[in-house]
Amino acid sequence: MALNIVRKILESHKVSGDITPGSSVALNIDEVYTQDATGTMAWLQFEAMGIDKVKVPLAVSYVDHNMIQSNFMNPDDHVFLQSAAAKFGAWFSRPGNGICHQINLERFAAPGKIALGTDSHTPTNGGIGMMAIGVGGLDAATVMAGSPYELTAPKTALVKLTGALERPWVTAMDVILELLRRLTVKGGVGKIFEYGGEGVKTLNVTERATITNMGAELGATTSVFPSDEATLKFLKAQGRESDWIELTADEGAEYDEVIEIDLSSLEPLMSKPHSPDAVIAVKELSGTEINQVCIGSCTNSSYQAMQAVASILKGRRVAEHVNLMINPGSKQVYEMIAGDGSLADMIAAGARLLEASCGPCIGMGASPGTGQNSIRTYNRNFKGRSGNKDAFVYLTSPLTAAVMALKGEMIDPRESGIEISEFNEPESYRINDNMLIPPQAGSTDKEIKKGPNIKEVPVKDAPGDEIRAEVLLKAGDNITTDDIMPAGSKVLPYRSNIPAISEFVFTNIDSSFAERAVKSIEKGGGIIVGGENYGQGSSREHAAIAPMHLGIQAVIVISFARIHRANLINFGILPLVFKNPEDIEGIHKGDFLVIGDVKNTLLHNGEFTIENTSRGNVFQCTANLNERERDVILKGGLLPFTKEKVA
Ligand code: MIC
Ligand code: SF4
Repeated sequence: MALNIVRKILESHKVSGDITPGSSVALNIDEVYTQDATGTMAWLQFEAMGIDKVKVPLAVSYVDHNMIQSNFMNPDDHVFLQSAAAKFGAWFSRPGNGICHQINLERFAAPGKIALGTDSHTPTNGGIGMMAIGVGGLDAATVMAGSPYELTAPKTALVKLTGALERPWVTAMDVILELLRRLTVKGGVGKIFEYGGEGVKTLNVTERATITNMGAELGATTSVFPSDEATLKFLKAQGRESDWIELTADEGAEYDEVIEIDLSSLEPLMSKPHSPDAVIAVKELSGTEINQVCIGSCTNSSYQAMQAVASILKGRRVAEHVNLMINPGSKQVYEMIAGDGSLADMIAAGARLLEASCGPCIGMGASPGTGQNSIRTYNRNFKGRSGNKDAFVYLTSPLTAAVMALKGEMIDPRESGIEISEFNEPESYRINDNMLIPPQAGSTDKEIKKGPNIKEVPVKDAPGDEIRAEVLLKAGDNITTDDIMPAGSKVLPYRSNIPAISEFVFTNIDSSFAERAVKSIEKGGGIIVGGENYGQGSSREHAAIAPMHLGIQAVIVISFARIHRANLINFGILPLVFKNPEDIEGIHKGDFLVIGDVKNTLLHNGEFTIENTSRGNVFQCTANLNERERDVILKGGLLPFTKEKVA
């Protein structure tokens, strides 16, 4: 049978189950990686499982998000992570080494393998032909403890690329923005995007990684490119030729869907505030004043991106009303632009250089001012994510962004009169792994160091037979995990302290949410009601643990985003979906809902009949749990479930 790349990778990693879309499949995992903002929970959970050492071939703990050290909390977390990596046998990437996805692509990713990462942009590694999936921290911990990873097998959509990009101004970023324009932020739910067609070979690994990175914004499980000559070239240049295998779809392989993009027909694009899928042609807003430009993030911080930006800035001056911030993605990239003079060109033009980290992308500094237009090469522009709800964030390619920084206004870069030469991938990247600490033998008796802000992970009780709870919030479509659990420099340091971070749940949408939730605990807890694609965006399990801590019993929505649904289950919150989406109209904030016969309905995977006692009506919901998910919920979450299995 002719197989596509997705099926080849899934089949070669299958432990049990079935890879037909919609079925449950258990997979062997080659690599698990964590980052600091989600990693503290993941490693605390791993510790709570009582296992000596990670049981996956490769585990890497990165530090890249919580980099501002304005008090003891973030540095304490870094120390904790380093000590946990040393004890449990993981690599440790020291703060300053760069953004997890960029480094993983450079130093660890390998075609044909499967990685899980505790971050939604883990699919960046798909650029090298790896199947890389974003998961919650507890899922990562469970796999590191030796369990296979269970996934509902997605559909496979072929993105057939034809033609070639109109270089130099049309870039890989425009390819993924075009896909977002067509499919929207929920267009990829339940799907893996596999790239194919003649256009593939016109893109190098770095460019492919930009595309697979931002596939996360489509809601996709992941995205993957073939592994070909270009992949070999990249791996060779990284000194990792031996990791290469050829990986292509068989002739005649079938797909659930085919989408065609003619690369030659694309133009410079950007997303308008406040959603990555609000895509327009850059020229539509030509002449609009801008105030800030931020270049970097796991989407666009490669050596190629930085070198191109520097060549635009060289010998020119950043407009006087614009702040240009640049953060290279990794130490490797930083060293290389320092070595070839690009860094000097950036500084000379007036750029403000930040360290190799997530930085402004997650609101860690460089917030725009009130009413300001910020042009960013990042992947998300949700309202408030920049640290300022009253700012307007646009997403575009590094080249378009650099041109705008010089001109001080939005402009199609093709109209700028600036010329740059085409990028040639280096024959060798600068390899200096001195900020990567390898796992050490005989380390199990090492001490784990926990600062005072690091608190135990709370655990939920197993569900009773009836849930009687108040609707604390009724939200619309596409609620992001940034809406549920905001990030930014003020909140992120509490990622290892659930009681403290819980106070910020939904603060950007409903400032009294946490207070009302705490009050509702005595009366049976709370319920959240939402529309379609609830929980899109980040993998942060805090968007489930903190609501759990606040007594949330169930979330009832029209549809869920994948990672968030998994996180709710992991923390014992019932994820319910309306049988008739229009029933949402009959529910209002403050209503009391009674969900009866909980255990029995779970056991039989039946329909829940829910009574709205405030309105005197009844409606139906389903949970669509597979066997394992059901057992997890019945135990009160994945931690009690796994502990029992290990014991
Ligand atoms: C993000 O881009 O939203 C983050 C911050 O990287 C998150 C992870 C987190 O919340 O820590 C993600 O993408 O999963
Ligand atoms: Fe970091 Fe931003 Fe990438 Fe998230 S999207 S991993 S915050 S750079």
